[in-house]
Amino acid sequence: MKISDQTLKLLQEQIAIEANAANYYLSVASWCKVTGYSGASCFFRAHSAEEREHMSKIIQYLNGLKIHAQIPATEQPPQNMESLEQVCKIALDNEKNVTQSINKIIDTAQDEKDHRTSVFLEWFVNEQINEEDLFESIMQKFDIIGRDKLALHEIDKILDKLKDTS
Ligand code: OFO
Repeated sequence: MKISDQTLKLLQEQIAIEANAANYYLSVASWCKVTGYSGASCFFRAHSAEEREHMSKIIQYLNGLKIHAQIPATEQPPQNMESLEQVCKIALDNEKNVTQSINKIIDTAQDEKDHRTSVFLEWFVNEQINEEDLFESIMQKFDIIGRDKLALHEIDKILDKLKDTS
């Protein structure tokens, strides 16, 4: 085995975390669409696809080590969405949790002198920096532009543009 049982366990858990993130964003996209936020819906749908890519990256990494990655069951995402601001805040909190879980795997891999896994995870470190910056900047928009109907319409348009950069 080229990686330890502990690192493998954490990577398996990370696959589930990415899958749950993909589901959350898809659920948000669905809510946004029927609530009138078409731009935000596109943004979150694109984001969901990205999370599936992250999941797939880890699966392929394990497969490259001749390990049969397990595909986890996913949790049902929260259904009670209240506002565009709330779903973006949950997204930011989720991304912060993802950053912590990636850091934990790197710490474990480094303790075990598993340089291969550390190097593999560098891409995720950079991705998480971008993701946290992105959702922090979106949260700022609510303070700067506002929360009334016109402001939310404006933020929806901004999210539509951001779908290609995320
Ligand atoms: Fe894959 O957690 Fe967001 O990016």
